[in-house]
Amino acid sequence: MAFDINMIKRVYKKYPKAVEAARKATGKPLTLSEKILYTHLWNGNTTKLFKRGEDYVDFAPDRVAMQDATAQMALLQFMQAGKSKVAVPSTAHADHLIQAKFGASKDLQEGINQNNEVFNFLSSVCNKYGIGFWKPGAGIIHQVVLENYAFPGGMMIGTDSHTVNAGGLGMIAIGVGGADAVDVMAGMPWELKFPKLIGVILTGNLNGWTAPKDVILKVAGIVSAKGGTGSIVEYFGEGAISLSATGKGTICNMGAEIGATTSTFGYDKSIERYLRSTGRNDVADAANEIKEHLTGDAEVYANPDKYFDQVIEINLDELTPHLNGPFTPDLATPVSEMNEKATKNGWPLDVEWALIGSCTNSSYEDLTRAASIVEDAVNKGIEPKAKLGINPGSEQVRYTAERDGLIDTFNKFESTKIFTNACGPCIGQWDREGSEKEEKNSIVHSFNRNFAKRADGNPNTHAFVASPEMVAAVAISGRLDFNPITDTLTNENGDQVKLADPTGYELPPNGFDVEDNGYQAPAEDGSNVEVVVSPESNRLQLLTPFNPWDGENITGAKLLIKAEGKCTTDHISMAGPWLRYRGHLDNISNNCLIGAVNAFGGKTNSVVSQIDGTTDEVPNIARQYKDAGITSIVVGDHNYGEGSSREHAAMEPRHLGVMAVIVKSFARIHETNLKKQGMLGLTFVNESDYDLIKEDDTFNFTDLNSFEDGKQLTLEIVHTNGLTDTILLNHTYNETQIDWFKAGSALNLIREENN
Ligand code: MIC
Ligand code: SF4
Repeated sequence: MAFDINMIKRVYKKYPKAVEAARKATGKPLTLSEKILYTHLWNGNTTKLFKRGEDYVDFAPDRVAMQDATAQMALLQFMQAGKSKVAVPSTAHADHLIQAKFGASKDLQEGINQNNEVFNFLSSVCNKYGIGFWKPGAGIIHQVVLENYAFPGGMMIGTDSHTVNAGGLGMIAIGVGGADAVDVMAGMPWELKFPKLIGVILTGNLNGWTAPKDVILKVAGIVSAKGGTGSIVEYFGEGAISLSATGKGTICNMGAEIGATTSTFGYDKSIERYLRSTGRNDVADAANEIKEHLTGDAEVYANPDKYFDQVIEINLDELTPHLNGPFTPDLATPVSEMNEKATKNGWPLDVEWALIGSCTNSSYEDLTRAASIVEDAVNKGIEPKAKLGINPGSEQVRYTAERDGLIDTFNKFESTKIFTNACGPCIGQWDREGSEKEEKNSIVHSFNRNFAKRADGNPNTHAFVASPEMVAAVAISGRLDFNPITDTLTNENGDQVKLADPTGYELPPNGFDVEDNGYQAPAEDGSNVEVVVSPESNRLQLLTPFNPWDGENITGAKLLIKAEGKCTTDHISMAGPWLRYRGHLDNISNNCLIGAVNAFGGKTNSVVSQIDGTTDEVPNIARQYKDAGITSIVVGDHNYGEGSSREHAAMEPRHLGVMAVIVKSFARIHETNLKKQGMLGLTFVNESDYDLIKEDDTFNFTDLNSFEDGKQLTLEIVHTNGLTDTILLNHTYNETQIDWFKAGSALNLIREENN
């Protein structure tokens, strides 16, 4: 039986009426995305049409998921909300903190030893508040969610940007900061600007070396890293139906890399097969009863231009394998053009490591297709040139893969390392030998993100994203520009041989199996469970509420840093070794903005104090301003805060005394995180005003006391030569969000309401 089947049945019961009401209110046939959104309105069935991209709407998500690196902060906040139990089914997953080094069993034990305090904290908070806990080694949050919790037509939020993976089962699943999760777990509505809709028609069928990954690598190339911002991407067409459910998950997962709010697919036979194969006949049967509501209306898919804000068409017959990178996931290069592009750009052609895994591509199907390439190479007597590392997505996948001989196949290459069922190298939890030398090199992986330093901390590692089968082929050839469709390799007899096309199983022919899936159910009554946080701990720290706004204009503020170019959440609050401080706000604040490039001088983590002229690291200067009672601001470029959902990227500057972040444009989750933490997230009305900002300017807000929905704010920039520029700033705060600012944070408001 599926988890929470009664909740799923309750949701399905609402569908027919809610969809009918939405059709009436909108006066048109509906996309799947609209059906799910309108069925999950906080205020019940709709009588009005929401304006896409404009109206803030309150939703009632069905469930919440959190992973260990974000759950700590989310749950520390939840503990302040004054509730005894979560209001909707929720889970936490221990997957981000385990380092990959020697291989699964040793690494897992080491991970548990190193993070014991945090895992115990999570386990006891979950136990207390009714949250399911997936222990270290159980798997990566999004694969575990896909296998156990995702259901067609459902809505969930998760404190991780790749929560969107569950779109593969036809959900609207959205990545959020911890404070948003707290709202939903505390039984309050969750607010989102009604998204725009991008329709992607998939025609034809995947064949040969082309995989679901290539669909999203191609989409990322077309749409760019910020092109999906504020939109839901809905895939449909015969090509969509032909993809496996986990393949659909891969595509939805990487929708985060184009900034999309989420992505989704209509309920179909492959989703049904996946539900049944993962032990959820009850969900499949319930979905079948209302299946016409779990996909877009036929008129919509027949005339997509009429119903979507943007339509993209991809013919799977013509799609070819891609490698995206380096340093950004939207730099798409067809494998056949890699040689030319890499040579022109000086990307190292020799590849040292090829990694398969991450929440994006760690399903049973992914492993079988990659294993088929390894098997073929072994049979043809080809020795791999690069090392192969594999992180299975869940214990269920790993156990089944081992039973079916796939792990043995990978191990036929002497250098293969099977790492823990966890994020591992995808989030910098990788003790890669020699990375400290910072040599220029290339790696290939099936992950979703490839920002600088992300995998191994080396800024000169050029990481490229590809499908698991392509990663296996690159591992064997050791070349970035290897095109398995046309190129040959020399085998042990000196013969030229070609690799056969990958083959695989959508689902395990003998079914999934697992001995211990790593799940810990919460106590029925958690009131006696004690959660202890030691005041001496350097991993965990209880939160102190941020100060409310004093009602005065912010004046005399100094510039902490003007960030130039790409400034992702990895730049603002780096992961890797810093993940250990995710539950300790003061300690993790020591990584605040250390990856951002200072527009003055072009260096990272080097800014000048306007108090005494010294040059120092960003967090030190921020603390200097804070100690002196001076407010600081941060200025940034486009798509500021792209990437992760980690609210640390907002809480750290807030903790260090930054009150405003002024940029050319924001990534969605980060903008919300800033608002939730009581900060000002503002954008330049004239982008070129970015150029007016000098290192030693002083900043005065002049009309904060009339901060209102829809009204621009004014900023006075006083230069040291005595001249002043006055500029206008846009914001997207509604009245409630302005109240968060006034209260000092959204959580302060919840707390006030509960007292
Ligand atoms: C990531 O892929 O960047 C992460 C680590 O999973 C983050 C969450 C985090 O920072 O903990 C994400 O994608 O939201
Ligand atoms: Fe983990 Fe990587 Fe997926 Fe983030 S993208 S959840 S770090 S596997």
